[in-house]
Amino acid sequence: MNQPETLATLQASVKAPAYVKNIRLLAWVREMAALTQPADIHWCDGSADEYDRLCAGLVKAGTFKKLNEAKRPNSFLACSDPSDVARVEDRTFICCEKKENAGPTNNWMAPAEMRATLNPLFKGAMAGRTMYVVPFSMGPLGSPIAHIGVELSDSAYVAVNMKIMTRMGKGAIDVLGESGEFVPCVHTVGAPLAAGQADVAWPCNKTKYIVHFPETREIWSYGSGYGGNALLGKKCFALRIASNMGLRDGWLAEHMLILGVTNPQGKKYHVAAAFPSACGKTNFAMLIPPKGFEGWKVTTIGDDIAWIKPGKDGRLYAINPEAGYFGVAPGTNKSSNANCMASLNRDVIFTNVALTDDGDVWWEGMTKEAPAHLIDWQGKDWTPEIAKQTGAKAAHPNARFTVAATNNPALDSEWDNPAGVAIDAFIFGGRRSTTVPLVTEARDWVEGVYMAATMGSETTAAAAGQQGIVRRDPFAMLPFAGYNMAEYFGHWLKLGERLAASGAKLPKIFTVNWFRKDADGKFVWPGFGDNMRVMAWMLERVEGRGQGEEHVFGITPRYSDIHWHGLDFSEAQYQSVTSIDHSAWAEEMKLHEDLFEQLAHNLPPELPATKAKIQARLQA
Ligand code: SAT
Ligand code: MN
Repeated sequence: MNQPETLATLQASVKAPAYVKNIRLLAWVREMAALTQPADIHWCDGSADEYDRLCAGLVKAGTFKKLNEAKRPNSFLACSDPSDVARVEDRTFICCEKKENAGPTNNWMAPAEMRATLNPLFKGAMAGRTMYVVPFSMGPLGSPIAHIGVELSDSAYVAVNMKIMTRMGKGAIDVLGESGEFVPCVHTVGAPLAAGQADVAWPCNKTKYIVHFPETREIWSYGSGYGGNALLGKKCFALRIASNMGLRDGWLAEHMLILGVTNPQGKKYHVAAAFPSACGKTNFAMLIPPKGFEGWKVTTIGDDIAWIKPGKDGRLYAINPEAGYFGVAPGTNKSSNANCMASLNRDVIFTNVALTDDGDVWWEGMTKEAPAHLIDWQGKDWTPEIAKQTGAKAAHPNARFTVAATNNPALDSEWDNPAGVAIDAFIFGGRRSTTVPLVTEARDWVEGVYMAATMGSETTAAAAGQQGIVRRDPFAMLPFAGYNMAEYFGHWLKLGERLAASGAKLPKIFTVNWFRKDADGKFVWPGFGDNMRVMAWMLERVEGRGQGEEHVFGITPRYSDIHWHGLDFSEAQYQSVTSIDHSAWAEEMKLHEDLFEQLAHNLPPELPATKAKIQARLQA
């Protein structure tokens, strides 16, 4: 009676292997299993053998199609339910005790109310399915910057994607030890199976909840099997929960790629760049320097998320908490991103791309000419003729590949360094067909924070909802900041102040816009590899060299300040991507004003002060 439970009984009650000794973890798995009622529990060890077995099971279940082994070894295609294709921002919640701590840009519900909503939904939700226990490390195993999470999911698709996207399995359990801390993440597709009920290829539920409890550091996800809704290490943990951890402990969790760039003299710089989803982060992180930049080298540290902590020397050190890329397939090709295409040669999970007649994959933009026949992402026949008539896309615009970082031929040698890399420059970019110039350097940290805070971008297919609408997307973090956005701005300002006070040289801050269009609606700037020309100018500026012209909100290079060798780009074209139209900017400033009104509670006074200065210059 009331005997203290032995470790062995606790392990046995949840089918845990003997190496799992963390009591809190075991007890939590038992509690969640009691709630969700899975038919079985599988502890993922992260081995290659386990990955192969899970993939074989997904093929058998009809979720995966194995691709032609000769063309694309060890690769699979999954096609989702047509209703489950992207992040659902309107179903994403930050549940802290006080509404103002979530801020006006997040959906909020009181924790108790949300728990009362979720409990009945999760009750029995995994019936007839296996609960996969997926332990993972965000960041190199054992790194002082890394953190451990454990995802419970009734989706084998999630388990195999987590294997690629994180350091998943026994290694994470070993780091956790008997008493280590982890972020509990529970995920169900919300499609319990009655006895004898046949499954579908992509189970999900019309009702969706992507929920974060920042105070208790928990994640609960219901109803979706797709991307950031379901791979909970990514946006949910590495951005929304981690941004809260960073606020408390003085570091940054950002929606940024990290790249290394080495000049012909052998000097290496590190750049972190924030862009909204589906605006080319993966392409920029894998950039191949163009003609005229022989001897330069760009290497990838990360393509989506950066965890950045101040070092003892006052510099900012960044790691990529992920171990793989969950990138947008459409538009990726040998000229837009040859490194990415090479990464995708083998060992890939594709989701929602089209299937070719010879068992390979295709997506819009992969080749100039489309194959004569395909099976589209919804399993229907597709031909260029059908596409012309109906507008049907072969691949969904938010179709994705999941691939290990180690597949990338341009992987940086420091990508797995637990200490991270020291950042020299931050870049913030939006997708704007008008108004915002190709590149602007902020004159100081506050001006840089202002530009990042007020950034706008046209919406993309990465999130459910209307596309091409300009919305403010501060720091490209609108869907990912796990607390009040005004306080987030304050966190950046305070960090800058603190580093400057320590005598450190702060990274320079730049904003870019690769997406200005001409009167015919065509992009003017070639983008991709030629973005190197802009980056080279930035690095000159980091070195205290390089020239530019000061204007109302920063410094932009003149035509003669950019290295053009190897590209035919006229001064008139350059003008059309760098010109600053004062009346358009007067309108733009009204949108900044709207944002500041929305974020008035706790808005740092430096931001309206910077705005007033810009407006005075516009009127001068
Ligand atoms: O689906 S994800 O959130 O992982 C991708 C993205 O929107 O960046
Ligand atoms: Mn992203």
